[in-house]
Order: sequence, then structure tokens, then C-alpha cells
Amino acid sequence: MRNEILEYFRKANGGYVSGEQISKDLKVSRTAIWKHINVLKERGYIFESSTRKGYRLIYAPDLLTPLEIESVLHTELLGRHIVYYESTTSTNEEAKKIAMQGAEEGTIVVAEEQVTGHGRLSRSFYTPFAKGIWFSVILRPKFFPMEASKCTLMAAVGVCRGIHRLGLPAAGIKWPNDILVNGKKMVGMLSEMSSSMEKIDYIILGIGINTGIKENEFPEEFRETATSFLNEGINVSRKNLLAAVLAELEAEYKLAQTEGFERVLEDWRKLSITLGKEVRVIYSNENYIGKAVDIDKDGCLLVETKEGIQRVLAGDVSIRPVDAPIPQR
Ligand code: BT5
Repeated sequence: MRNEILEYFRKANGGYVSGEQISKDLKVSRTAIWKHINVLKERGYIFESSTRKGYRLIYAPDLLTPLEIESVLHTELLGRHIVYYESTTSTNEEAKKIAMQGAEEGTIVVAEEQVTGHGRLSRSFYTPFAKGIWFSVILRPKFFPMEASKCTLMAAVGVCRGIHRLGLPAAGIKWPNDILVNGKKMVGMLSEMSSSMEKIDYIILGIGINTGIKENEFPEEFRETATSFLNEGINVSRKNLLAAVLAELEAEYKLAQTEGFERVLEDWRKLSITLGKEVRVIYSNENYIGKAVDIDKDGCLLVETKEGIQRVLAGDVSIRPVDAPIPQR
């Protein structure tokens, strides 16, 4: 309904729209229209009202509607089909549903806000309205299922390069797939897969990039460890950032399909901020310290310890700087 109301204002192009007319056309009460307009105001839209003429839209926030995205998108595959929500539970959940129903490869699900956005192990991920890019990409690669984990590394490369393009060359990848700027997390990613023994049915790459969250708006638990474009001094256009990320991700995906993952892993190494550092590896009940020296051909992190090289699989493992407190479980 709100989108239909907005459509009137877009068409009026800055001119007045009569509330009475909208209520007649859409067959809802004037009070209902007024309530929707109030919600839009809370979401950053600015209206001017006149008792005689109705409402006039003065400012619309940078939203990620399909029309807005398509106006700046230059990809061939990713984002050519867009499913858009103002608010949803989780774009990964929506993407899984439509992938199971046969949604085509490259489809993206985008939401201005997620009510139950989540990370690994059901940890919640903070995704407030229009203050980040919260989206999921559906891929149907011809790789073997055992290669799927490398798609996560590929996604990290694409997102990191997109962020560089929009003015933050300091962004780097923390293994396996967080993106940090000046030591703080700006991006979280969650990939999920459905496959048989020999064939991948679909992979969902769920990506959350903080754009307009102010430092004091982050929940207290991770205020010290999170950042956004705005915090780093950049008022980024979300649609341009999304278009850049999709273009870079598409380029890496093509590379992986034509030349295999070796080149993608090379790119990942160049963007890594984990390699060469002392890290603490935390499993459920144990932890140890070592130096992250490389990733192997399967994307596992190689950590040099006194006992020799440990091969660390992504999953329920946390990598922390050695001097950070050990989280209680
Ligand atoms: C992740 O999990 O970082 C993966 C997050 C994936 C989110 C995207 S948004 C679109 C799609 N739909 C979804 O439902 N999910 C994906 P993990 O590595 O488990 O890290 C979670 C931890 O990051 C939390 O426990 C917090 O400490 C921290 N965190 C939560 N929200 C954050 C935010 N917006 N920015 C930085 N850190 C955050």
C-alpha cells in the first residue's frame, strides 16, 4: 500500500497530491492514508501539507527499490531480477524460499529492513531501515558441492572491491568473510547452500553492509567493534554501492567459472587483513594462538603454531586478535 501511495507522489514530481483522491482511488479511509504518510515520515520522507491542496513530497530518502537499482546497474547476471521488500524477516530466508521454487540464477532479494536478520549460528545481525544494504544473491553454480565454501571467499572479494570503489580503500577481509575498516566490522556475510552429493542446487550469499548507522546507534554489545560508511566519514549512495558490489562480484564469479578458484583465492590473499597476523582461534571449548600464514586451495586458514601448521575450517570458529578478550559461551 505504501508503495502505491508513493507512486502518486513520484508521478506528481514535487506537485501536490490530494489525500482525498488517493483514498478514493485506493478505496481506503483518509485516516489510513494519513497513517501511512506518518510511517513514511518516520522513514525519512519529508512532506509538506496544505489543508486545501493535500500533500507534497519534498524529499525522498535513498531507497533500494528495483527502479532505483536498475537505473545504475551494469551487470549481465546479478541483480537482473530483483525482489524488493520494505521490511522482511530475513532476505536469506526469502531467497531460500524462492530458490526452492526455481528462482533464476542472479536473482537478488533486497530489504530496507530485516526483522530477524541473522548471522552464523543464529546470532542476530542488526539491520535498521535504509541504513545499510541488506541483500541476498541466488547462485546456481556448476561447481562441486565441496567447492561451495569458496563462494563465500569470492563474495568477500567482490564486496571488498565494491567498497574500495566507493571511497574506502582501507577495507580489508578478515577470514573468512567479514569486512573490516580500521579494525571494525562493516560487513557480515552468511552463505547457505542446498545440494545433493554431486550437484549444487543453489547457494544463497547473504550480505549486510552498514552504510548510514551512526556510532551511537549500534547496539551496545558491538558498538566498539562495528562501523559504517557514515562513521568513516562517507555519505555513500546505497544504490551506487550495491551496483558496484554486484559488478565486482559478477566479475569474480565469472573468473571462478572460467579459470577455477585459484585466481579468486589470489585476489582474496591480496585483500586479506588476517594473513601475517597473530590470531587466537576459538572452537567451542578450546582456543589456541598462532600466526595466520596462508589459505590453502580449499579456502581453509593455515595457522602456524608450536605444534605445527593447523588447518582451520570456517564454521564455528572465531578468529580474534591475540590481545582481545575471549568471549564467554
Ligand atoms: C555475520 O554473522 O556477520 C553474517 C551476517 C549476515 C547478514 C546478512 S544481511 C542479509 C542477509 N539476511 C540475513 O538474515 N543475513 C544476511 P556472524 O559472523 O555470526 O556475526 C554476527 C555478529 O556480528 C553478532 O553477534 C554481532 O556481534 C555482530 N553484528 C551484528 N550486527 C552487526 C552490524 N550491523 N554490524 C557489525 N557487526 C554486527
